Amino acid sequence: MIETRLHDDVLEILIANPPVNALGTKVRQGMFKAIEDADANAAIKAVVIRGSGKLFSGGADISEFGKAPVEPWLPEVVDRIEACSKPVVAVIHGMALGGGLEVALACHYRVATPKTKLGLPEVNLGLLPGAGGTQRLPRLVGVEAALGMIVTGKPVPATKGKEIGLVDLLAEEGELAEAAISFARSQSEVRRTGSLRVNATPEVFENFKAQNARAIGRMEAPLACIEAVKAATELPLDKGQQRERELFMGLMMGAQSKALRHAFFAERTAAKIVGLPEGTQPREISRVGVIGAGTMGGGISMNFLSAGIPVTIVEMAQDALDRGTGVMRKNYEATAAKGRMTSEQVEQAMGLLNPTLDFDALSQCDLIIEAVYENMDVKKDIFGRLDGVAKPGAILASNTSYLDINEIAAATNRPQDVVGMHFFSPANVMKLLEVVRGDKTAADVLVTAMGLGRKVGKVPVVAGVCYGFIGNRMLIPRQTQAVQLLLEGATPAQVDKVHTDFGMPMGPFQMADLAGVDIGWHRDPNRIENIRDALCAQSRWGQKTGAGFYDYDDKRKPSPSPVTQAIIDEFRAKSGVTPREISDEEITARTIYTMVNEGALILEEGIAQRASDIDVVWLYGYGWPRWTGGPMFWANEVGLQAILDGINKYAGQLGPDFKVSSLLQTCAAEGKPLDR
Ligand code: T1G
Repeated sequence: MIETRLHDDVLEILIANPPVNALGTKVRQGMFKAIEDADANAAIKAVVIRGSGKLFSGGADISEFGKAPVEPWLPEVVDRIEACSKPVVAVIHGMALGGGLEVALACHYRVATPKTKLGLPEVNLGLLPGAGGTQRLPRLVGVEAALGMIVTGKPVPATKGKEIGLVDLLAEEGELAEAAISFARSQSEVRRTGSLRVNATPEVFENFKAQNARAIGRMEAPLACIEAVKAATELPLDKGQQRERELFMGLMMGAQSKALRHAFFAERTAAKIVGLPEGTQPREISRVGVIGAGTMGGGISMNFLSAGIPVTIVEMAQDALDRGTGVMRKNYEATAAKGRMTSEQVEQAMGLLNPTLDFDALSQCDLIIEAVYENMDVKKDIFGRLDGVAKPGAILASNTSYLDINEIAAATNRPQDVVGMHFFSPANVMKLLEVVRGDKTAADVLVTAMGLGRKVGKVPVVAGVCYGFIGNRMLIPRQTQAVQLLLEGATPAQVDKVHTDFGMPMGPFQMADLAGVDIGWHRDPNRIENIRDALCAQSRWGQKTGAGFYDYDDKRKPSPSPVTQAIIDEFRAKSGVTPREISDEEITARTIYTMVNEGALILEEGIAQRASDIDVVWLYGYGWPRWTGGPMFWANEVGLQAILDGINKYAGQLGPDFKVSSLLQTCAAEGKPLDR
């Protein structure tokens, strides 16, 4: 865990706790002792602290949170480092995050490679730097830079660290250790950051809060971070650390941090596939084929191009192909215009794209993703053709968002090579990727799709085959009940407000207008059987036609629509319903509790591997408020019995086909968290 090595009169303390050098109990104990010994050993003139492996340290051991803390606590270790009578130098490569950077801040000097990332991402876990970071960083780099790093949680490169006074010396990876040792030996005095003073007017904090109000939203941790940094400008180090500790403990015990820590681990657990043969290796993917250059095909292609993977994109007509590649270039250029990529990188990405009308060009590809019209016959035809064109061992993936992968696979003679790769629109932005496992999908195909998903920056989750897999299947009861509530007396705005007040980026009807009210519509304007048909028949297809459930101005600002209200009234009259006052509580139970119930059914049927996978789907695919952990975590916190009671209270409105999950009932009765 902690190794020490003597370089003549300089002691090297090495953090060796793979994979991220988390500062767990044994690391803290070893580091504390090593500093004590160095202090007492006259032969040692200076100390350097380094991390083994790919980084300096990923911070405190998050898995220890919520458990009884074991001494020495990290603040004690950090303070002991700063109190050392001999110069202590942090030697940083890769990353120093959270408590890892706090250890470096307590060192008297910091040496790093230019590409090293230095950050305090605790706010992303609903916490704040709890080992002196909020007190030392502002003393070193000033309040503005410190607020920027601590409240956003975004790391800075060491080159910027050098500019703002966080890093004293930059050295390339190969020379880092030697440069640090001679740097340490050359220092004659210790430079204790904690003894510095830092001032700021109260307005600085008020202005920062106001400027970041939208990003902070309902999160508690960012506000506590600001309070802690403010304390650094008002109190001496020890008092400021006490204030920091109070604020930290308040957050640690709070619901938001518990949820955010759950989300952190849930995302990583989702990568683990249950029941695969040990050591299953992925297939080599050096060229990807995409069929369809529409919104999805283009977005999907961009993920691979941006990761440096060549893409052959196939369309049936030249104008569609040109339109698709034009949209891709426009998207890249928009990103470049925001300074998030260079024009060279745009050309590099587009240079890897091979647009063609020749379906046979797909024979060169190791993975082919079909992204065409959501129609089973069309997809089966394409997969039948692919069977004759794709090379042996190529993976054939469908981007279908609802349809049966087993049926698609049966259109080929190689069902073992068929998998679902369901991207979410816009595919080059949304991080969720549902990897749909067919009955015959081979283990290495699954491993390949999951690994490639991560490689192109997605958060992949395994789903079994059912209508809508995990995310979209949970949308079904939500949408059904939302429309039913309109018939009974609610308005689109009232239903949507319940969801946006809950923390969703938009409600069911705002989402329908964004995605397209006409998705899945039968396209016959004379066949009007429900509100959606009536809207579509009047070309009220959503934002793209300037009107859907809402009316939109030329800036796409929504307003309640008298036309929609008239359609709703007409259907109420037809079904003989007298509209009634509907409470937000009823809307919550019928549109959110029913989603949890669907999630429980998905678990029961083995469509999702674990409850936390369902949380990951909703956090990354639909913008579920991260500070509540995801639908299943949130339901456990609300209490499963309360969820059940809410569903049972409105059983009369949920319709005869509504099925209450027996898993939900069992877990509620046994007081167990919802899981398989
Ligand atoms: N504690 C415990 N486990 C951790 C961990 C941590 N800090 N960081 C990563 N892991 C596990 C992770 O769950 C996974 O486990 C494995 O390590 C590899 O992680 C007092 C209170 C460092 C950028 O928030 O951002 O310090 O799945 O897949 O992609 O002020 O891990 O293999 O079983 O993510 O190379 C603040 C969190 C903590 C950084 C590396 N620090 N970690 O990314 O690997 S709070 C953070 C990361 C704190 C102090 C406060 C990333 C990474 P498994 P990985 P990676």
